[in-house]
Amino acid sequence: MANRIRRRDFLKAGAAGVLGSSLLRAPIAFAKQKHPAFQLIAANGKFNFAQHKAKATGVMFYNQSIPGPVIRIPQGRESTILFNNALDEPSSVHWHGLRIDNAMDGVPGLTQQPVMPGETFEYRLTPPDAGSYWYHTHLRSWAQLALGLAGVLIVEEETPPLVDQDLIFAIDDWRLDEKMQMDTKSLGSMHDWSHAGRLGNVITVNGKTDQSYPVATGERIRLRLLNIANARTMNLLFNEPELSVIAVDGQPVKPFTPESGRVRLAPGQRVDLIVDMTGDPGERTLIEVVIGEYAYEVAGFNYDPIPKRDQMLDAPIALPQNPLQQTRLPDEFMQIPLRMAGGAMGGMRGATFEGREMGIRELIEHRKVWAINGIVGMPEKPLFNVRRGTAISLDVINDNSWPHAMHIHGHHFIYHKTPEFWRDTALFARGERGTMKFVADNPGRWLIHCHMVEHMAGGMVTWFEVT
Ligand SMILES: [Cu+2]
Repeated sequence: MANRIRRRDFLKAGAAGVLGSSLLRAPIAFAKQKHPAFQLIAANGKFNFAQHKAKATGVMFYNQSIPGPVIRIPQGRESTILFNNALDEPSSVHWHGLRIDNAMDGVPGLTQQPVMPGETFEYRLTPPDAGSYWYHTHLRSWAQLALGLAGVLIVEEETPPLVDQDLIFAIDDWRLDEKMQMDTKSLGSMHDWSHAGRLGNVITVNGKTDQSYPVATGERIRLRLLNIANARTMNLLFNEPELSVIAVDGQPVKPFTPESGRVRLAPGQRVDLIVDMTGDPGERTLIEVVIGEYAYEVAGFNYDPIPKRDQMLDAPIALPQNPLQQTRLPDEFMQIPLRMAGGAMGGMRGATFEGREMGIRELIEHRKVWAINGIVGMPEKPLFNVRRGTAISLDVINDNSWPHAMHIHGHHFIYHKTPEFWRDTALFARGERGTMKFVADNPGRWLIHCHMVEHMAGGMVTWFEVT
């Protein structure tokens, strides 16, 4: 084998007139070169959400695709992603869930300058943990994310479980008018901002309203579910009996079967499933989103007439542990209260905005309707500033009429209702009190915010510093 490669290199080099012992060093020199492994270009354009109809919708997208291209990078090694802003407004890219270098976190005003139109920014990512993550704009995300700037990022395990297909379902919703055009008039609507956020009227899986996925009886599929919507919590219903959850928010969990085939994903959350396809050959099973009393078909599995195998695979499905799973939470924590207030029917009378106490009317004039600990929007001082390695308990009081999907940058945490696994985004029901516990072990300035991005824009955002 080595001989064959050398022989080929020799021929190529010979043709270029380069000979000698440098041939053997060539691959090393190549590895040292700074070639961007990926290039992401954000731009305006047109995209077809329906597979079989030709009514293109005006969108913002990465590399002319919705969702953006799937980026697969190795665990523990550096990958370079060159971001190119071809929009006519500033943007940035945040790598949701990755415990990476703070300077690469993609938050304008906190970790980097906005990437201006025509500019580029080189993101260098060395993710310690394998798993399913995503990337998205972190500037005016109430508009840019609503228009399409999001994609899937997979950090590959060195030894993934044995499967026949590794499928991705990036689930999103869109607010479209009757001409299938983006309802841009309602972008920034204060009603959305003060209620549940921007909820769409069209749900897509991987950018399509009507996609079917070919499967075969007996196949084992790894299914990576990602909720990349602005604000809608997706209640997915699978009509397949053999489901096991193997990862949550990218992090491996002890495999378990979700109750009644349902998986709930708040905005930003991910779940990896192993699905053993037990349907009959030629059958079609539906994947549905449950909203209230109704179930809406969002995709389907189309079984091939010929089975893949007679018996289900009997290989282990558990994922290898990530370095995160080595983290031990101590018994004692620095307790930080985090009270979320505001929104419609929340009774907030006033709060501090840009260092000044304001009544609710004045706050609304500034388009600010949510507060954390009585402060609206990014405070000048961090919520807390700690030495690296400090154990933190965020004691959350969701003191308003709405659920919120709280996301912490650069860290994963233990959410009080599911102490058996780590997450980066947790859904707090209205009125819920609970904790997010973690070790602040990644130096830098990190955001904590609601991932219903209209709530973030309306003030539900703060930050902390690890030194
Ligand atoms: Cu929220």
